[in-house]
Amino acid sequence: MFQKIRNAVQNFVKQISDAIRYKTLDEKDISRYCDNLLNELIESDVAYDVAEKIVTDIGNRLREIKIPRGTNVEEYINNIVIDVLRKLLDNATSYDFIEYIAKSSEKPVKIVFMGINGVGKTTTIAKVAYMLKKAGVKPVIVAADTFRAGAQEQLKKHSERLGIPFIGGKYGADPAAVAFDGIVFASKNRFDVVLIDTAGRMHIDVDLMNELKKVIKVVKPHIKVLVLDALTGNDAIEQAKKFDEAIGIDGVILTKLDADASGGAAVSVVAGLGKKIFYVGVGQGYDDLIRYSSDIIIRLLFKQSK
Ligand SMILES: Nc1nc2c(ncn2[C@@H]2O[C@H](COP(=O)(O)OP(=O)(O)O)[C@@H](O)[C@H]2O)c(=O)[nH]1
Ligand SMILES: [Mg+2]
Repeated sequence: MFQKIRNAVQNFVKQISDAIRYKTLDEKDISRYCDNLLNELIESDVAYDVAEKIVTDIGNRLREIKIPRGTNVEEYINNIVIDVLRKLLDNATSYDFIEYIAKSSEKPVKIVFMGINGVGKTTTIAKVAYMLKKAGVKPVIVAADTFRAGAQEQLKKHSERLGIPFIGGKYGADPAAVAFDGIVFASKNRFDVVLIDTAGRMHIDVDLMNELKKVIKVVKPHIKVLVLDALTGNDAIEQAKKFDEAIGIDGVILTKLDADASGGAAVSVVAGLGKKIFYVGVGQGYDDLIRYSSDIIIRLLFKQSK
């Protein structure tokens, strides 16, 4: 995971440390190595403005350093880089759905999941449902994806496996009406939370946005979650901007970190989007959902050898 961006960062740390061993770092060294790092970050799918911010902040720190005698230089530089990245990654705040639901005076809490085709919406809903059930929260799963044949079946299967009630609709049915049925069911039967799956498209188009707007208008969700796939690289940021403009999103769940060899999309989404990151997906199992913290990304960037 994250090999590409990790290599970029490790190379940079090594180059700077080697340079420092022989001479005092001057402006030329700093800008040369920072330019290299900028290029490598961009090649690893980090969005340009995020890459630039990372490199500028690291450069500024390097201009101020005074390394005490006897210090492990490489470790010292590495810590500077970690520190800069952590600050940027900490821009993304988070909150836990379980805590949110526990505190909410209004039940059921309504959570709508959006995103383009294949990013992992349906799988993520199953993971969230599993996590909630384990915590003693009572969820209902609603398949308001009536667009893709098989979407209903897929979610229904998960709900049966998890022992969680499922509300669906016929292929081609009005998604807003299906979502509404789900909420009525949950209210009547005193469930805590309704998890609503929506249809994606291959691309973002007007039809998708209009359909989603209608769902949102009818449901009045407490939380609008955009599911983003780390493997889509720079496009993830574009998707987020479009959904946010059209619908307004509260935060993101970022999937497939386990399969992401570059790491750039994850860093960009977390550091550059200015949205909450609720959870990250790290596999296809129900358990493969982790609450977001900057530590997760830092660990992937620095501590793994493979
Ligand atoms: N490796 C990995 N695969 C995932 C993850 N989340 C979802 N997937 C896979 O991505 C594919 C598409 O997922 P799906 O939930 O159907 O996407 P949807 O079209 O957005 O509903 C499936 O094969 C999932 O198993 C994840 O965190 N890691
Ligand atoms: Mg789906």
